[in-house]
Amino acid sequence: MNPAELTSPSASTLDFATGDMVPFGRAVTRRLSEMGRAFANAEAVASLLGQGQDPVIYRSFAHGAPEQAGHLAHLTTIVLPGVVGDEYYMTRGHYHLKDSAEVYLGMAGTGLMVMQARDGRFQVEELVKNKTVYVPPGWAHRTVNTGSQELIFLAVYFSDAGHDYRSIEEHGFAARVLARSNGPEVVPVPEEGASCTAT
Ligand code: PAN
Ligand code: ZN
Repeated sequence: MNPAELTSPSASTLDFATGDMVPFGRAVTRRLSEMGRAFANAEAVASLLGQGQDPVIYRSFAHGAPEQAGHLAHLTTIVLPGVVGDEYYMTRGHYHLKDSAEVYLGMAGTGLMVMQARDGRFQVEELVKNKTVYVPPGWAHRTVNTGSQELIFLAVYFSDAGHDYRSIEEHGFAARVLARSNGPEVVPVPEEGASCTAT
């Protein structure tokens, strides 16, 4: 790294109960209208938006490290509890443009991470407080709040990894997590996900 790009050390305080990061560099609020085609039930989405409801699906607080090689981005995400149709609130999900790994740490709440390789293989891991999930290079990842409280987690990834949302928007994930009366059910969707290619 060019010495001119060196930045000073910094520190933040995380509130495990709320997901707040103090100080933070960037905050994002993602509403239903910004979720693209993430939720399978387009009628349920249109119905909610048509009634003038545009609920917040998740929020995030990023530390704000430079988006340069060698740096680590880290941010908290707060996925609200709720459903759209029979699908739990979740993140949009993405591959990283530069295949590289990511580590998640559960801080509060109950959720599942759906991870998927470009050949359509998928794996689901529970994400709860104190649990880490390692996302290897090349695996898309989406986080689903299956509980009745906020799902809060920390994610750490390479700052220059980039985010490929388009592959997910076009091909979806090979599994969806549906809310059933007896709890969450992971439902494979073979026609989705499998044809994802790098962009
Ligand atoms: C996370 C996610 C965050 C929001 O920080 O970006 O939870 O999810 P989407 O970006 O899929 O909407 C991460 O995986 N960063 O790489
Ligand atoms: Zn990621």
